[in-house]
Amino acid sequence: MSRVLRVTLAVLTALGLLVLASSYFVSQTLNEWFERDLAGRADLALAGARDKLVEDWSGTSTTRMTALLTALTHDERLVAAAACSRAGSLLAATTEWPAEVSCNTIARHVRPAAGAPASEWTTWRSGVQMEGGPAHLSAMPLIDRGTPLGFVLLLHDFGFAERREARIQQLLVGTFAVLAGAASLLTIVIRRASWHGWTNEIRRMLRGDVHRPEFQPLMGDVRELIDRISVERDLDGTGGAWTPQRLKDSLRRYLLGERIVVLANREPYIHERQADGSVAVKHPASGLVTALEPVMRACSGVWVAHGSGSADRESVDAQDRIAVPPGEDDYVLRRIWLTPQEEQGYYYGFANEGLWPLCHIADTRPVFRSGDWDTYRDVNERFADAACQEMDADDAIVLVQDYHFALAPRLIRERKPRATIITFWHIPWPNFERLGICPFTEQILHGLLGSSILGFHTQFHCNNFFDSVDRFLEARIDREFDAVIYGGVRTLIRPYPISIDWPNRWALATPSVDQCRRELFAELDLPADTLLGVGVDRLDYTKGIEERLLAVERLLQRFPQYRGRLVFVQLAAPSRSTIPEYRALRDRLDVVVKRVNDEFGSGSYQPIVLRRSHHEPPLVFRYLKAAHFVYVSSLHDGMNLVAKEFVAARDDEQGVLVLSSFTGASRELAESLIVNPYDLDEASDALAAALAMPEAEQRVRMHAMRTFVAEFNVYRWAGRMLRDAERLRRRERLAGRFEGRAGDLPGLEA
Ligand code: ADQ
Repeated sequence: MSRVLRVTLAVLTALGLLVLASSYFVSQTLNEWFERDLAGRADLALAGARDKLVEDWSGTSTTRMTALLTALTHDERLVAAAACSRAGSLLAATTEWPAEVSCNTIARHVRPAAGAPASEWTTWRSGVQMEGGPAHLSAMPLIDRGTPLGFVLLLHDFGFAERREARIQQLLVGTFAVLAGAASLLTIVIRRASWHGWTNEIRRMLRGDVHRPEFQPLMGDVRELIDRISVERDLDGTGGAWTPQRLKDSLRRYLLGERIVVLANREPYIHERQADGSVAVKHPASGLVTALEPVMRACSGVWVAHGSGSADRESVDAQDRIAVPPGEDDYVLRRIWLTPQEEQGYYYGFANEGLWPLCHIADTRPVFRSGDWDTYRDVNERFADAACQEMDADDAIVLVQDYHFALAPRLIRERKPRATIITFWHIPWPNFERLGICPFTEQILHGLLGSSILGFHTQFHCNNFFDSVDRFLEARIDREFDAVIYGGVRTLIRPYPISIDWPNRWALATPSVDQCRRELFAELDLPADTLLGVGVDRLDYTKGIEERLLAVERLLQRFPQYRGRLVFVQLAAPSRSTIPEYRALRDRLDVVVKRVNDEFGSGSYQPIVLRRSHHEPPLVFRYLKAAHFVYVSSLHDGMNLVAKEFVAARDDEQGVLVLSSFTGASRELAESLIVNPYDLDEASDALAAALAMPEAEQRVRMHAMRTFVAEFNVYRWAGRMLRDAERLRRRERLAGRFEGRAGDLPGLEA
């Protein structure tokens, strides 16, 4: 039975009982009132005739007495009257007096005692049936100076009382029926309002003139989020926000150490030789670096990465190390040097022409070459060796990052069996059919399952991983604890949606919206009333940049009011440009930009501005802050941190995020306008909705997203992994002890 039905039935039953109880009390009260009324009327009637009746009582003529009694019945409710002797014989009666009511029977009930006051009527149902119901009989003793003479009987028509009572009962039931209906209706409305209240609100907001229901988040995602928030709040017992200090404390408390080793291809700081001969320190355009760098600042330790900058070698010491961030020296960067052949085979070849397109559904065919695979394996060995060198204890914590190092976890495990190896896969994990395209699938799974913990952004990717293991390996899958037991090693497979630091240091350092707009508009030569859309990405085919520009074109075709006012600026950091697919994308973008600007541009007005270069974070954040909307249109993305950076930048709680449903972020940022980037009509509708969105609505949405990202920041991401690592260690230690093993080997199956 539905909840609505149950609630309605309960309300109706309660009201039914109320009707019964009320009708009983109403009936009782009415009877009392009517009987009192009858007695009053009888008193009045008798008062005038009393003396004359006493006078005639012992006389022989009954005619006067009958006339007196008939005069009594002129009252509309008195039907008949009679006078009875003390012994119970009829002295006189009106013509209507019913024969069945005898003085004799009544005398037994009304025996006037000598000396008794003569003022009380006794009333009861007579058994005589009148037209409208039963007649009532009242008897009054007649006493003359203390001597009882007999009694007077009056027969009342009580039908009127019955009729009134019935009418009042009907009114009562009718009123309660109306109340019951209204109460049920109200219950249903309240229940529906509380179930769908805020989604209806969002739906209403989303509709407006141009909003479409498709933009709204999936309820399942929203519910999952709410569940996550409440579970997360209970975890760890300490509650409150995750900060760098809390992460540091957790590291100490959980893992009895502070130093961690990160293994990642991309380095957090790149030293680049400039044209004038000076060396500049650059922040790479990389989501991995964006997320992990604040964690390393908080935790300290060593970051092992490929030294890719033109001035990197001359910046390090004899052990290839350098303290970073420059001037703050929170942790150490250890650089690994790769030959151009190694870089080609491992990075461009196997990782980015093979694994990257394999894991992203973006219609790019993966290319696997055995030579690239060999190089990939060799480079993984070199990095694993370097990571092991950097460990300060046998059971140190190593964070292995991303698809560049699928083999490293196993290689580290072989060298350091007691290490806690936490691997995070920053991109999606494909389904097993697609994964099977890779000729080295089993080796990759074997490598990853050297980890203690293997993290993905979403549960969906974890599920895909379990399916892959099931399909390709002889391994045990422990669904209860979300683990894979393979070759004696237990690996937890868990979702850890990644995030950014909060408070975000770049956002804090960015000037006000007005200043950002003023400066950027001046630089781009835009009028002050320009509506600014922004996109920020590496120039990668998975980011849907082409689809984004096509959506802008569609917007200008369908909503002419924005021609001449809307300018969309795309910042596109060059990425992997030696790979043909990336070069082809660059060329395609040029064609789209030219076409749109030719068609809709005029004079100095260019609707699309494509900035194909790397921008340092302060400038990226100025664009994010100046934007009226940001469109993140990835065709497939593990998370997408630009979406979260936009939210962090907007401390004015203005600006609209239009977000592809194929990003991990769309599971979390439910208040964005969520679209299918392939559907250009839908996407252009969303862009129009963003441009027309009232400030109040922008504030509500942005506020909600900021609250979420503040809560689920990158410190929480790292803290959750460390906490799970600690639990795993404890479990393995216990298992080792009970098995009577010599050592407690973390990561090993009991
Ligand atoms: P990325 O593919 O690098 O990350 P993303 O998460 O969006 O994608 O991060 C990109 C980062 O680079 C952001 O910090 C952004 O500000 C910066 N950036 C982008 N364009 C830039 C430009 N033109 N100039 C300068 N900086 C720029 C991978 C996965 C993602 C996952 C992250 C983290 O592909 O799905 O979210 O790792 O796990």
